Order: sequence, then C-alpha cells, then structure tokens
Amino acid sequence: MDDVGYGDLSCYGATAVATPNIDRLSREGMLFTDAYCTSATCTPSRYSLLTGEYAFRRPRARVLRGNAPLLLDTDRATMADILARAGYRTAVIGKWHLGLGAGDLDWNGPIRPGPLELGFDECFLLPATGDRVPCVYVENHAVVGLDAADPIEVSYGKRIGSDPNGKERPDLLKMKWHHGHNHSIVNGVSRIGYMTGGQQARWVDEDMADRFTEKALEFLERHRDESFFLFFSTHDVHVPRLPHGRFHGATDMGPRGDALVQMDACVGELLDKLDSLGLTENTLVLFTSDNGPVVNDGYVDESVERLGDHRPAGDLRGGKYSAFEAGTRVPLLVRWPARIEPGRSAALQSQVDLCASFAALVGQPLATGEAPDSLVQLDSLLGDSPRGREYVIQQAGTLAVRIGDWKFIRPGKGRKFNRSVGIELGNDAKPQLYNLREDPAETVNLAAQMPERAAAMAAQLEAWVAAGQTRSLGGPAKER
Ligand code: NG6
Ligand code: CA
Repeated sequence: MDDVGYGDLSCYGATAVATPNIDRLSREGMLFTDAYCTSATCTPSRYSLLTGEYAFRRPRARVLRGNAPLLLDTDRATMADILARAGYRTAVIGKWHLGLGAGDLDWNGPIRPGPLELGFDECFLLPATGDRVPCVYVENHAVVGLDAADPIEVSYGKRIGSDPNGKERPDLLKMKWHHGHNHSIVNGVSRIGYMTGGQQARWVDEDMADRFTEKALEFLERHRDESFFLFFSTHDVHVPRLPHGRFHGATDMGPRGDALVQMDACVGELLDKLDSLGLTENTLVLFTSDNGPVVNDGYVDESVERLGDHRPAGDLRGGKYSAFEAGTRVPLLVRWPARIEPGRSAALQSQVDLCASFAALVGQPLATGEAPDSLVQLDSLLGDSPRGREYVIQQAGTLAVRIGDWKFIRPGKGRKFNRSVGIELGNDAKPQLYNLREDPAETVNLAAQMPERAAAMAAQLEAWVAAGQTRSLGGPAKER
C-alpha cells in the first residue's frame, strides 16, 4: 500500500475508519507491531523491498520523476527473479515508481527495461505516482490504449505543449493543489510535470483502484493451478485521493478516509477470489505499506480539516518523510492458514528481509552479492519465534537505527519541520537517542545523558553503512 500509516487500520487501533477485510488478515494471520519499511518515501523503500539492498547504498534511489530511467540493475536478482527461478509465475500490478527505460524514454515506443526485465512475467503499472505525469497505464512494454496519431510527450522542468496548467487555470480543477502539483491538468487535477498527447490513454483517477483489482483478479484466476507471486501495489492512499464515487462518504474524513475504505475493499476482493478459487489455505498473503502516513501531501482535499480524532500514525511521532518512528514503522500482516497460527508479534521485522526469507521459503540459494542486506527471518515472520531482527536501519533525510529498544538518529543539517505537510522530519544537528520501550513517541532525547550509548550506536550504524552489505555480518557488535 502507499502511504498507509501505523494508525490507519482498525486492526491497529483506528476507530474513525473500518477496514474489515484487512482486519480479517489480522484475525487469520500474524499482526506485527514492530515492522519497518526501510525508507520514509516510496522509491527507496520499494527499491529495498524488491532488491534486498538498503537504498542508501544507491544515491539515485530517491523519489523519482515520472520519466526517470529504471533504477534497478537488470543483472541483479530481484524478489521476482528469485521466485521465478523457483517456478513461480510473477506479476506486478499497480504503482511502480522505480523508473522505466534506459534514459530519455520515448513513451510511444517499447517501454523497457522495466519489470519484465527484472523477473516479472507481466505488469500493469501506474508508472510513477498518481500525482506525476505521465498519467497513463503501462502494460508490459507499452502504454495502454495509446493512439499512434496522438503521441505522448513528457517533460520535467521545461514546459511543453499549449495545454493550460494548474497554476494559471485553477478554475479548471476539481481538486485544487496546495503546494507543488500545479503543472499539467489531467482529469481535472494538476500534476507534477508536463505531458502532452495521449488523450485517449489518460487514466481516470476514480477508476484506478478498480482497474488494478480487475487485473489482479484475472491474474489469480489465470494462475490458479500454478505457484504465483503477485505484487499488488495500490495507489491508495497516496495523493491525489479520488476514490470511486461508491466510496464517497464511507468515512467522515473526506477523500483520505474514503480512499482507505476503497483500499480495504480491494484487499477484500482479492481475499474473496482466493476463497472462491479454493486457494486461501495455502497462499501466503502479506500486507504492508511503503512508508508512513501524510495528511496534506499537496492537494486541498479536506484531509486536514476533517481528520477529527483519527491519528494516521497512531501513537508514533512524525510521518512520511520522517526519521521518527512513523516514517518507517508500518503495518505488517502475514496470513498463511496452512502454516501460520494467528497471533501478534513484537519481533523486529524489516521489508529488506523479504527477499532472503522468500528465497529460503522456496528453497532458492542466494549467491554472494544477491539481496546483500537481506536476512532470512522466516521463523519470526511465520510466527514460530518471537525474536526477529536485532536491529533495523531507517532512512529519511538522515539515517537512524533501532537496536532492540534503543533508537539513534544520526545528526544532520536538514530542516526539522516540513511546514507544507506539517510533519516533524526527525532531523537535528545534535545526535538523538530514544528508548522506545519507555518512550515510544520519542519525546525525550537521552543522547546527552547517555553519550556512550549514543556513540556506540552511531559507530555501529556507520560500520553497517561502510560495510557495503550486511548479510554476511552478524548482529550488533555486542549486546547492549
Ligand atoms: C513529493 C510530492 C508528494 C509526493 C512525494 C512522493 C511535492 C510538493 N510533493 O515530492 O506529493 O508525490 O513526493 O511520494 O511535489 S511517494 O510516496 O511516492 O514517495
Ligand atoms: Ca508512498
């Protein structure tokens, strides 16, 4: 899921929104309270998920433009490659945001390299984000529904074409921009970047969740008799939030709340399909989010005004973009009825481990250099052991590390607060040390009181960064 926070689901304590289908996963599977994505934004987080490598090792792994070249190396194994080697049929349906092509992509020709060169048999993509051009779907190697007589052009920076943009024609918008997001207007919403042409191929935001779900159901149906891996990657609840009309008013929170309900409904459709195909018992379903929550991410969508008592980050501090916990601590639910006893776990989990864990699950060895930061965590992931990782590394503007109950945030020059989105970024010129057991909301910086612990954690973090990989290393130097 996209930008779904630790407090956004009813199984994680939300009361202003009901997520019955996701709650079903929590009743029938494991709910993790201490699971993390690797980064507080999308591109780096997804990079780690699919490669098993920390994104901070890749300077290009930052929120990508919609016309950025493919970020991943096609000659290095991805999660999809690993499962394909074991005979799985593989697909990614939904948000990609990891770049496409080899640079200077012509959207009217074959679009590659992309997922199909990374181990996926098929793809149906929102290429970047809902708020970035080009606003078209890509299926396998081509834009869906493109009319050759109306070619697409995409530009970031220089304005192209003569279409009005969101800055000069707010009267044409059905949802106004708040900050950024004032270039090309598509479907009454202005986006980041400029696009011309491709009129017939342009998406309708209100239909996007249904398009993805339809594709996913069809994939499940088609591969019902084989082993399959579906990476179902919703646009919800990222901006612009324009859920289908049937979800309007599903909550009192406006589009963000309604988009959460739409997302839950998509999950429900997938689970129902597994039921009807008789596949529920022996299918592992894993639900998680790519980064923490944000309320105002650049459009005027009443999300702030109508938030009420809902706390998207639960009790955690920060949100999307933040080195505080809410940036990267995300929901994680894992259901596999044939194998997993339902329960709750406080084991530390990181999405970077899913590559190695899945490889172990399907009996695929990893070569040296493959999934270089990914550790097999099957015992804890499947609920056999309460002990997970010993540490997690968290990336935002700066880096942070959690070792056991202790959290250290590397000092940095960045601003402390992002005024536009209203989120504390966790940056500070001074080192920060928190005890998450006693102070889960990171309110008391203990670094000055406990300089030795802070220094030891800083040194440990730098060692993991400098090592270039962490798979062959053990845990922290010594138990603290
Ligand atoms: C930011 C966008 C934000 C969102 C984010 C990426 C502006 C002002 N803000 O730059 O709206 O698109 O990038 O989100 O442009 S993510 O979930 O894909 O990382
Ligand atoms: Ca995201």
